[in-house]
Amino acid sequence: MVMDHYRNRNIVLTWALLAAAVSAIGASYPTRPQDLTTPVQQRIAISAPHAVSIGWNTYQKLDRPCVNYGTTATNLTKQTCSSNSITYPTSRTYSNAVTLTDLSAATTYYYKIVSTNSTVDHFFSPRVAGDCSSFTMNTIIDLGVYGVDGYTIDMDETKRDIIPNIQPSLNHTTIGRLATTINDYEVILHPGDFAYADDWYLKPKNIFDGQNAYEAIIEQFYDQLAPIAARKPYMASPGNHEAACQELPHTTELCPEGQKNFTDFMNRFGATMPFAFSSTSSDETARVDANIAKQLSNPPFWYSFEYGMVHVTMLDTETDFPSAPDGPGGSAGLNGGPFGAPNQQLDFLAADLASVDRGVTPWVVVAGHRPWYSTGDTGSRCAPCQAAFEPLLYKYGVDIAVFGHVHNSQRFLPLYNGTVDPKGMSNPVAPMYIVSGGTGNIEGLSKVGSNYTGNVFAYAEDFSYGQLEFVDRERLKVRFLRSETGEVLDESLLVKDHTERFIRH
Ligand SMILES: *[C@@H]1O[C@H](CO)[C@@H](O)[C@H](O)[C@H]1NC(C)=O
Ligand SMILES: *[C@@H]1O[C@H](CO)[C@@H](O)[C@H](O)[C@H]1NC(C)=O
Ligand SMILES: *[C@@H]1O[C@H](CO)[C@@H](O)[C@H](O)[C@H]1NC(C)=O
Ligand SMILES: *[C@@H]1O[C@H](CO)[C@@H](O)[C@H](O)[C@H]1NC(C)=O
Ligand SMILES: *[C@@H]1O[C@H](CO)[C@@H](O)[C@H](O)[C@H]1NC(C)=O
Ligand SMILES: CC(=O)N[C@H]1CO[C@H](CO)[C@@H](O)[C@@H]1O
Repeated sequence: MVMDHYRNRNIVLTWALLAAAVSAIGASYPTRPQDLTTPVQQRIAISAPHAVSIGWNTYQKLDRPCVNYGTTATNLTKQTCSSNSITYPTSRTYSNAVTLTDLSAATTYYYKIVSTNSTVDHFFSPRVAGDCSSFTMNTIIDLGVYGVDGYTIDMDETKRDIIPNIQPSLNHTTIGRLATTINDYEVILHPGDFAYADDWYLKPKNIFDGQNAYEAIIEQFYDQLAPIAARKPYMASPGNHEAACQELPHTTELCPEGQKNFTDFMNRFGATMPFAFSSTSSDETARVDANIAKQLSNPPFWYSFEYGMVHVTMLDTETDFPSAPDGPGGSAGLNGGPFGAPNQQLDFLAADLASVDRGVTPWVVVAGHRPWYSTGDTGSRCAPCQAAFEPLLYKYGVDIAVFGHVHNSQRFLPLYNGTVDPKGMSNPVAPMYIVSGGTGNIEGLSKVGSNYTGNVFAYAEDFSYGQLEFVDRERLKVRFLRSETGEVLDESLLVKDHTERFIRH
């Protein structure tokens, strides 16, 4: 979510004055481990059929990042290495990535990042496309750091929880819930707004140390997330808070090199997110379209993957389409990208969605950062995103679209071009939409605000997140959970016959 320009400036001025009176000034970096090969900020992702990528950071460059793995914890007989260890100006760490290939499907693997100070973790390898086992996917957007540089708050600033010394992972209600329910879901989608490092100036102690504060927040955040992201494929695409050192429009030239143009996001996820998969369809055209999509995909910005009954397409709602808000000259003034050729993202999306054989993957999910259906004022809805993407989502019969950016939970009936599908939740032609942006961050929750066509649920009382349970080929349960309690706030059932293999409306 974009904070108001003038409010930002006032906050900066206020904090600058306050900072003079604050004793502990400066960025709050995590302690650098003595052993510089110690893996930190671990994250895994589905990287291709039968392949999982392992990403992690270290406080020194690794000549040869390696991972040992196997199917029992005590016998890690296989090893894979790479030469992928990269950094950028202002970062203290190196992003390392290794891809484990030829994995048996749906199998527990144990892995140990090679280091003189690392431990064994494990993951469940991806289900093959067409595996019709039921499974659950969580949707986590707009997450944010907890602790000295974050809050667990309501937008009401008097309610900000500023307890600084608590173990973050124990107190971040959404990360905490993802930990206590770790066996209940298989994949997490996170289309954008991760650490909120660009909000460093909201803490007075950071005000004279912005460059370090930005990096310190990133380090803290990915450390806090590691217990989850090291265990479950954590699928990322960009949000506006990944764009630059702060959100003041038209000031990115003031950002230090390394803190603009989605640099950390690219370093961190560029080698771990997948290209689109080759199709396993028996249909020749589908296989050709999937190959076109693979060539046009551009991870970590836009790409797709298949997992069991589901084809998931991840979008970049920030750059790379007409009037993209964070693109050069875009409304957010963040001057990012472009990351592909003109029209590459939209050509990718068309080929990718056209390639889906519902006989193999009956369900199609699209996830991106900015919604075009949302309650609240006009600014909550991304009109250029709608113009660019909605016709394709409709044409190819996408089942559900997942967004965030607005900091609350919302569910919409299936709708197209602002009109609710008369079939409702039973075999609608149009996609169903959700907003899953209430997971917790320093900017707090967004008020639900005024109603909007098709909305049937909206919640902004506490932190919450979304959950998609793919029951079988015809049934998808969509839930919202309250992070602190695990209570189900809303549950709905989308029913789709999925009798047509290739949908065109
Ligand atoms: C080893 O790793 C642990 C946890 O990641 C860390 O707390 C500790 O400081 C590291 N030890 C050394 C010697 O770097
Ligand atoms: C370890 O795994 C290898 C092959 O994966 C196998 O040949 C070997 O017997 C295993 N060793 C033990 C102790 O289980
Ligand atoms: C951002 O990075 C991309 C890819 O490296 C590059 O093509 C683009 O020109 C950059 N944009 C700006 C505004 O520097
Ligand atoms: C979308 O709805 C508007 C009116 O709200 C209408 O003018 C326009 O033609 C519709 N577009 C399509 C593609 O149906
Ligand atoms: C919008 O109106 C619908 C229908 O009356 C209702 O179910 C929904 O809760 C409302 N949403 C909001 C945010 O007021
Ligand atoms: C939001 C939240 O869960 N805050 C809790 C963090 O931990 C402290 C100490 O355990 C609690 O008092 C807060 O309520």
